[in-house]
Amino acid sequence: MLKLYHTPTSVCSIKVRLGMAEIGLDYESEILDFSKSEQHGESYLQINPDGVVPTLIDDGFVVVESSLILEYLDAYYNDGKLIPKDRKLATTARHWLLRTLAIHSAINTITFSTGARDQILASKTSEEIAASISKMPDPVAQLKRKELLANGLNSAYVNQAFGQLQRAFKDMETALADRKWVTAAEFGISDIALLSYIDRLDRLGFSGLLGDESSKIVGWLARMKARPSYDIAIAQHIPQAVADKTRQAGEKHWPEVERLWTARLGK
Ligand SMILES: N[C@@H](CCC(=O)N[C@@H](CS)C(=O)NCC(=O)O)C(=O)O
Repeated sequence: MLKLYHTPTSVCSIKVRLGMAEIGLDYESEILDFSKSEQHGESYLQINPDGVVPTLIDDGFVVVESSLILEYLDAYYNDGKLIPKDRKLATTARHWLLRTLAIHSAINTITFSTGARDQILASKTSEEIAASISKMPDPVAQLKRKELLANGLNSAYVNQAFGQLQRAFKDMETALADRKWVTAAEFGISDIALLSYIDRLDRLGFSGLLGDESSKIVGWLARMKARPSYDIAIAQHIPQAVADKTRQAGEKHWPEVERLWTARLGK
């Protein structure tokens, strides 16, 4: 039996659950509670030394990195059907998988400079925050988290994140100009890999970043939401009250997010 360590709302967990739902895989679910720093517990760090989700265990074989997990599941349980047969298109699909590392970093920046920041600052003392950050195994991630909590949308990370996303969105728009899915005429692994990041912006009330109603990304998001996997992997894991809270937390920041985004687009 496949075992997945994940959390209900984390973008990388959603990415893997979406792949599992598309392939039709069952799994044993191990949900980690970040508020209790379970991702930094000794036994979890033995399987995922970075102290992050998701982690997949297949009959004792440990797979980390959400995009790699997607490829692994597709290769072992789906005859590789989510990767285009055409080798050039397969390379394009894998390039999108690699790009999700930078896109993830940008979405993490936007989350922790807005709604998640407010929630952490309101619910924890500075000692508790320092203690929880000190448990993060990656010193670079520690610095980033401290900086985002200190400066919010004024952080230099935000400008960097907007730059990454603007490039990614431009390339997605081009890719989707004459087809329904990101890499090929058929739905595939790059659609799965990108959805959770775009969905997070939408859930924060930041879908204005995706463009106006003519945006191809907006149309693609609607097509992704219409697939049964969206409900199985995302909606069913996120209670409405949590979804509402996320949106309220984000919407408060939308005017400033929009201002900074527009200023950067002009450069
Ligand atoms: N590149 C990794 C990133 C994993 C990652 O950063 N996961 C986040 C949730 S999306 C996490 O577990 N964060 C733990 C923390 O903030 O302490 C992947 O795609 O699997």
